[in-house]
Amino acid sequence: MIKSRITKLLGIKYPVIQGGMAWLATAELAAAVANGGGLGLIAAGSAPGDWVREQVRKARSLTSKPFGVNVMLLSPYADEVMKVVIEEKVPVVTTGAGNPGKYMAALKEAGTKVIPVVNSVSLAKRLEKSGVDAVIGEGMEAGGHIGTETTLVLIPQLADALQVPVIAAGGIADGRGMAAALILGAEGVQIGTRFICAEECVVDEAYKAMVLKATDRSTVVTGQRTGHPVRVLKNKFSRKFLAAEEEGLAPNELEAMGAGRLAAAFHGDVEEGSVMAGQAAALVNQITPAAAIIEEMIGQCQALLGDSFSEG
Ligand code: TUI
Repeated sequence: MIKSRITKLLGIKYPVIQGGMAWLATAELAAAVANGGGLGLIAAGSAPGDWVREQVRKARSLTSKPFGVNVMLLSPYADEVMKVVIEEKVPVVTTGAGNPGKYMAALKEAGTKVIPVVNSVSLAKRLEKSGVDAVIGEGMEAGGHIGTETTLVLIPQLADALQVPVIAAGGIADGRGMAAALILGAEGVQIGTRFICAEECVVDEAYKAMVLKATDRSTVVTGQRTGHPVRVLKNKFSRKFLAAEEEGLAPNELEAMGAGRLAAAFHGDVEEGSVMAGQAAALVNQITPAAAIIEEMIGQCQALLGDSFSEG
């Protein structure tokens, strides 16, 4: 059985953490991943605190296992979402798109474990000093808002630089990727794109179909010029957006062009929406329950690694 400081820290069976995918990661998916032995997450995205509270309560009705909330720090509601997380005593918070430093003291006091997503070694070191419990190192293979380093080079650097455990994210969709991540020094993996195609993910079927159809050249990074690079599946909107970037449209106009596009894709407009997904979409070929995804991944990983990452 694969164990690490992450399974111990979070009280979970397998060191598999679900990605915090805005709109897509609801209580249904979070509970399914939790019941499957991983750490499920509700993604707050840009939703207000009340929505998050309702989702946390719903997840509690669907599972008795620990789960977390992913807080997207660019959200105008980040402050009130953190307040809800603390009031509801959510056991784990992962953060994205920013530095969670200003919330650390309050979260620690509430007993919430804090695990930020980082895409650089310097940020990870700063956050370690501020008392985070672990970090998720996310390579540019990931979907959504990304940095510039690849998972293959980021993870060993983080493992060398930090005392806290490292979770690898970006480009991992099966047991081979998980085994590779553990060998690079990670103690767990974060899986986003593959869980889009979990039965319990409530996103429109057209979004799932696009992930299933994806091949090695299906993703593209938009927003390089706005300072918010976002990996998406290629479609009419990504082509239009890239053309506008090429023409030198002002960053604020580009931001306006992108507003509401993830919601549109979530509801099924996969041509005019922003269909965020990682490069690992090419490795996703079927829709199965979240628990089956986890079992398959762990089985494959264990077959590759034997007892190397077991304990006791
Ligand atoms: O956050 C993500 N992925 C996301 S967030 C998102 S919503 C969004 N949509 C459009 C534009 C921007 C956001 C979609 N996908 N992944 C984790 C992640 N965090 N990737 C990169 C970062 C990050 C970036 C900067 C973490 C910290 C950071 O720190 C800046 C600082 O304050 O030092």
